[in-house]
Amino acid sequence: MSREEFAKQLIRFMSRYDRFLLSGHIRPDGDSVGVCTAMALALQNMGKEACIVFDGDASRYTQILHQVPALPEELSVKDAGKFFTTGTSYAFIMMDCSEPERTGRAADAIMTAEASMTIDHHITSKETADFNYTEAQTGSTCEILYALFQLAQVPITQEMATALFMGAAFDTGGFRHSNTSADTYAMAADLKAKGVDSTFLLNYLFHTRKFIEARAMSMALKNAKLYEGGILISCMTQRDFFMMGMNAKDADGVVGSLMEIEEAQVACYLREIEEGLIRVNMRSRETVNVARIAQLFGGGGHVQAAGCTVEEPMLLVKERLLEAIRRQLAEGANA
Ligand SMILES: [Mn+2]
Repeated sequence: MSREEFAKQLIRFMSRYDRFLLSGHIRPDGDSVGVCTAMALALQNMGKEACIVFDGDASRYTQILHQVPALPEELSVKDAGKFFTTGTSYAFIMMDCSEPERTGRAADAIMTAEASMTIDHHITSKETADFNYTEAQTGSTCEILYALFQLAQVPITQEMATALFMGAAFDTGGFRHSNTSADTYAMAADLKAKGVDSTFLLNYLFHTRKFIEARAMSMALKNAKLYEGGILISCMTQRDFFMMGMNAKDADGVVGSLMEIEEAQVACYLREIEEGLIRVNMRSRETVNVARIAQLFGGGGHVQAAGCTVEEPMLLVKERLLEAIRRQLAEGANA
């Protein structure tokens, strides 16, 4: 389906219902939070009620955006209808993911909603809703939503522009990754002209970290090993995190820094988030398709950024990853 066709479906969908439940993926990231916030603001501007369901801490991103309603943590999606003031039925829009399970808490909303829609840019995307739209070649869901809003003539306010810019910047690594296109820069220019503080956003997203995170990074580097073929692997155990007085779940962002190492073609960051439960984050340059590696372990993502969670001992996960990457390198990433 073309963007033009879907833009018409989208505006009809936004007009038809009065209340909307929105969700991105579990462990909300900048794109996920940005796109849900921009959509919530657009719906509010149309006189609709909108509520975002987050599964995981979204505060790093929500705290720099215009505040929109979020479903309280103690309310389950079954009771989401109670949250609205004008009625209890709602339509559901899933963004930056397209499988209900990927939303975590909002997984059942697709069943309880009057109608559902997905807007996504993951290559592993599935068509699970009444209306589905995917652009795997586009760098962020925020960029897709921006293009759709342009086509559907949905006005973009400064608050919406900030949310969209944040998401687009986040998923392109600050407009650096190969998923950054001429259209991405044109969008960034337009959003900046609408009043976005790009200097603040880029510094905040990519060059600001808590002291404890910087220390986690130093330990991740200390634990890193560079294997033949440019495979960089760093493992952090529960004990490592305990010794630094931090929670493994708070050490996101480290993998991006591992990828700054010149010799690395692929960087894998393994965290023991619970005993025997390993969270794997991967980044790569052109030579390795990490989405395919992640899929082997039940995860997903993009060619250059992907992840999975594996219930096995750290050493075994590391060995299996190393083997899978070596096999892909031997076969060629596109084989
Ligand atoms: Mn995304």
